[in-house]
Order: sequence, then C-alpha cells, then structure tokens
Amino acid sequence: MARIVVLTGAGISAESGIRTFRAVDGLWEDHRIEDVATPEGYAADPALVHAFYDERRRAVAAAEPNAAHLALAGLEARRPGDVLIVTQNIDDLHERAGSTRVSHIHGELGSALCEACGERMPWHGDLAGGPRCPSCGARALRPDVVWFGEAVYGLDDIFDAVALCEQFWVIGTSGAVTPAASLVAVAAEAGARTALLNLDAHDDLRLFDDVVLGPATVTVPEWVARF
Ligand code: BJW
Ligand code: ZN
Repeated sequence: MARIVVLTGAGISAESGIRTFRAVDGLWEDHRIEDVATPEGYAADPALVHAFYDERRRAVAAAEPNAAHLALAGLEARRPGDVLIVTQNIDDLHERAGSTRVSHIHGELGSALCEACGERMPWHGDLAGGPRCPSCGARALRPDVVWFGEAVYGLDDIFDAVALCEQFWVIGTSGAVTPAASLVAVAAEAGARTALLNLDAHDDLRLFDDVVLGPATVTVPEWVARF
C-alpha cells in the first residue's frame, strides 16, 4: 500500500500548456459541459465530441511534462512503492515524467472504448470518422473517458489506498467533481495528513492540514523535497 497518495487535476498540467476546465480561458468557456462530457451529448452529436477529444489528444502529444510531474516521479524514484498517483487527467504527462503507479480515474486520451464489444484498447489517432474496432469490427469506438453520470475507474481500490495512506495530497484541482473531491474526507477521517497545493484556495479548506497556494511547477518541487 502506498504511504503517499496524490490526487491530481487539470492544474498540474496547465503549465505544460494543457487547458484546464473551469478557468476563464478554460475548456468549458468554449464548450457546454453537457454537449461534450455526457453520454447524452455524445449520443446527440458524436462528431462534435470526437472533434473535442481528437484536438485534445493532439495537444497532449505536443506537450511535455513540467517540473511538477517530474518532481512527483522523482519522489517515487526515491521512495519505491510508497507513492500512488490518482489522476483525474486524461493526459499521459505523469507517465511520461516517469511515474509508474498512476490510476486514471476519468480515463485516458490514449485509450478507446468499443461500445459494441466493451473492449478498451490503446488508441493514439483520431476517432472522428468512425474507425473500426480492432476486436469486433464495429464502428463503435468512443473516447475511453468518464463522462458525468458514468462510474469512475478503479474507485474501490482507490478508497482502500486512501483509507490506508499516511499522506494525502491534492494538486491542481478545483474540487468541483465527485467522487474525486470526496477522497480528502476519506483520508482525513482515516487520520492521514492532508495537503492542498493549488493556484487558488478551495471554498472549504477545513479538511486540509496544509494549504500551499501557487503554480504547481513552483510549489510541488518544493513540497516533495520535504519527504
Ligand atoms: C492550478 C494551476 C497551476 C490552474 N498550478 N493549480 C448532480 C447531478 C448529476 C450528477 C451529480 C450531481 N451532483 C454530483 C454529481 C456527480 C458528478 C459531479 O461531480 N457533478 C458535479 C459537476 C456536481 N460526478 C459524476 O457524474 C462522476 N460519476 C459518478 O458520480 O458516478 C456515479 C455512478 C456510480 C456507479 C454507476 C454509475 C454512476 C463522473 C465525473 C466525471 C468527470 N468527467 C470530466 C471529463 C473527463 C474527460 C475529459 O477530460 O474531458 O473530468 S469533467 C472534468 O472535471 C474532468 C476533470 O477531470 C474534472 C475535474 O476538473 P479539475 O481537474 O478539477 O479541473 P478544473 O479546471 O475544475 O480545476 C483546475 C484547478 O487547478 C483550479 O482550482 C485552478 O486554480 C488550479 N490551477 N493552474 C496549480 N499552474
Ligand atoms: Zn469492439
């Protein structure tokens, strides 16, 4: 079991040039959430949703991990087996920085899900145009991401890990989306030391023992150097 569990969100990838969701220049400024991040939106206009994710997949491929991703990977290298990253991000910047224990609770841009046969498969190209599923041949591939109303991936194992960790850190997330936002309560209840590293404070900071405000590329390397 990991002694340190780190929950990350869009803010950790912001300084790699990946847009967050809820900032004034964020993704939700250009797109209605219900159009591009719900099963109903996808059913109504799959082409719009494919264009949204295909563009983001290309943006991530052109981006590089930043000092915050690298610091977390360095921590894992110094403390093998002690660090689990639970990320809401669908980019692969933690892995490209060198982290090996990364749980993508909201799915991954580098994966496709076949709605016909249920297979999940690595996918690095566009999904627009309806490519065939390599397993069953159906033109039924969707982004392997978790939309509102869908179950997040791996939640039972994550609850177990959070309930047993000694340190629970939250980095670069607004805390607006459950169940990710409720993990800090599980950690605090179980007696873990909790920290928030974010650009802005959350509305409710009561569950955090430490709050460090600032850009992740500055705060995260300084923070992990203490452990
Ligand atoms: C920096 C920085 C820098 C900036 N340095 N910091 C009422 C009605 C219907 C549903 C619900 C409801 N109430 C609750 C729900 C549940 C719902 C939910 O939470 N809704 C809320 C909106 C209220 N949740 C769900 O539906 C989840 N599923 C679920 O509950 O399932 C139940 C179930 C069980 C069993 C069977 C079936 C169902 C699923 C949630 C899925 C969320 N999906 C998305 C899209 C994923 C794919 C994609 O990427 O497109 O996930 S939405 C979007 O938000 C994405 C993100 O991962 C997620 C969180 O965003 P994040 O990372 O916090 O980004 P921002 O932009 O909000 O914040 C960035 C932060 O970084 C800010 O604070 C900045 O200050 C900071 N920052 N630069 C440090 N440089
Ligand atoms: Zn299939």
